[in-house]
Amino acid sequence: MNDLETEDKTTGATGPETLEERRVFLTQMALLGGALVGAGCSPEPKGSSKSPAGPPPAPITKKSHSEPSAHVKPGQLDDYYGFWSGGQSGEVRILGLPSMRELKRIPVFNRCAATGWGATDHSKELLGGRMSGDTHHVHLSYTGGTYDGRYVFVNDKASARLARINCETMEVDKVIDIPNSQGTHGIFPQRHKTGYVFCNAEFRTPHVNDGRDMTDPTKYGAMHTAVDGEEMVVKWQVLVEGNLDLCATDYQGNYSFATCYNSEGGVTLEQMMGADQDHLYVFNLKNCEKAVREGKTIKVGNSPYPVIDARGKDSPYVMRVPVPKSPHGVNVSPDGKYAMCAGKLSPTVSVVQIDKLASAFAGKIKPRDCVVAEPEVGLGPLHTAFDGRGNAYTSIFIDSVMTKWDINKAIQAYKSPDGKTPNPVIQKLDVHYQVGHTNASMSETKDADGKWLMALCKFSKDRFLNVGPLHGENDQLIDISGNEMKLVHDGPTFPEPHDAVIVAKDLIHPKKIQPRTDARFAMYSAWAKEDGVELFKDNRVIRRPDGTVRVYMTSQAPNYGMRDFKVKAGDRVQIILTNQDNVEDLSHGFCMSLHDVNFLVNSRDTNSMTFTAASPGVYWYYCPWFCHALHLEMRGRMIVEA
Ligand code: K7E
Ligand code: CUA
Repeated sequence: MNDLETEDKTTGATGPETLEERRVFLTQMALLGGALVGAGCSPEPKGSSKSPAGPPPAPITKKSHSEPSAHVKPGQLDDYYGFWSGGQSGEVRILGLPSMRELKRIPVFNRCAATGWGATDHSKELLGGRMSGDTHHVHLSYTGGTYDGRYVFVNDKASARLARINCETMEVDKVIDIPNSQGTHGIFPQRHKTGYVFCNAEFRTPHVNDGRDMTDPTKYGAMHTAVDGEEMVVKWQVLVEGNLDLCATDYQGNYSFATCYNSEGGVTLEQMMGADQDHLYVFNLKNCEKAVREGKTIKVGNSPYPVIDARGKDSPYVMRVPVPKSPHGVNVSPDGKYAMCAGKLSPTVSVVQIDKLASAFAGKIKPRDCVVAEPEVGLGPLHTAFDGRGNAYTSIFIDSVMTKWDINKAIQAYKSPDGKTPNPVIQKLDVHYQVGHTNASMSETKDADGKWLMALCKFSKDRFLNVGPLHGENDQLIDISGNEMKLVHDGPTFPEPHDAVIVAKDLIHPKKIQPRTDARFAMYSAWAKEDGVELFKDNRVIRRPDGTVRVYMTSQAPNYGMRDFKVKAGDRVQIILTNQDNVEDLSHGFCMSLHDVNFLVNSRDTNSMTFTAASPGVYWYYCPWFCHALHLEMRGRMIVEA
């Protein structure tokens, strides 16, 4: 691998300024943006490690390990699946790591022209007419503290929804609304089994939000929602007074966590930043379940789900651990011992020892006594990843660095803040620029393997060719297998993946041919039964009692089962296409000219779309997916009669 200094200088030499000048400029810009922030930074935290602002003093010795190579040769497979949220694109993306090759885009809260997602009958039903979304957090289902390869869960901040992707097909199989919520942001599944998926509402609203209490923000609150990840049904909610940001769970199934900024209960930016202290909210799941069983709950509005009203002060349900103001990310170490609460407006990470929480819930110690370290890591810490070797990697937004620090040393430093303990900060690595989320290979599991680290940078600025006002993001791949972090790859992404998880490839087993297990196929089987049709065999036009014309059609390269069919102008037409091909990677599709109809049908798949037949005439339908030497000939005519 190249010397990174040299590499950086070379890259920087293309512009009028040096890389260092550009970095200083960008940092100043970030600080300006965060001017309010700097002024209000909390006082020197107890046990601060007094880490220098720049790189650590001790030079890092040349490592002796054999470095993993990020270069994956043509035809070779990657070692990891990376699941990326797609931010405002509403999608989820799959990348291969370490190559950073984009392998797939999974449409979720969006309308996808290629697959027809958002316009096909079943996806339309799932999305309920809301074709946009804002995905931030992707997490896989767990069993026994590691990924079980069954599901991917993803949030929609825009419409307060949770979607589930079935890993057999990498297609969405469920979408649910999170009631009484706005800004559904942090989500996290339980780790001991595929149990609850917790969803945090970031925006405080009146409860019930029906016009009451609108001008009295002191009455606003936010929900921490427990969804059953198997059934995809809301089980219960906890109503608290603060807004809930990021979410995490422990490894035992005892607690869920939410960072909470805005303890002030403000509704403007200035009001939200008044207090020097905010909290990590800890939800005691056994106590919450007990309250639900015993009916110590309320109902909010039209939602049928039980709500525990835990607003105000600490209770058996929720405890508030004080941390410096406006915390953001919360991440649990792979040994299950610590929840790391990134300071955002404080240059610290608060380390909460999870096995102390029971004593705090029992009133034997104060909630703040659960904080066992608070190392200073840089300006604007957002999220933390782990290597399974006792080190933490915190993304530092304002400084544009990744800070590697030693968890045990940070704890020692906090115990004896006399400066005699070694600096827990091991290295600060420049990233480009303004890093948001970070994650490492298997970092969110007990099997964190310390090979690769992702820095998901919010700005790419000058790192790529100029493509106009909207720049790509820059997802940087960092080798963490040695003593020293090494930047090995810049990966441009279409805005704006917030988060990503990196999963060992052996844990994911997608099918190559559609297994027809999702709910979608129950729907098609029911239709076919009603109409006396065999999906894999029949090509028939059926006029339903309500006037809908169902066109059941098959496909087999390079033919449709129907060369033409007739309908009447204005008919509601439903094309139900079943792909007979039983061959890997042999997708067809269906595009009806001039009707805004276009969808994908994979091998052994059935899919459908509904439209209104236009004015009388001939309309060609064709297969839009290249499937055969005679692919261009794979078409037919819809004859629309007056
Ligand atoms: Cu930090 Cu929505 Cu995960 Cu973005 S949140 S960075
Ligand atoms: Cu079938 Cu192209």
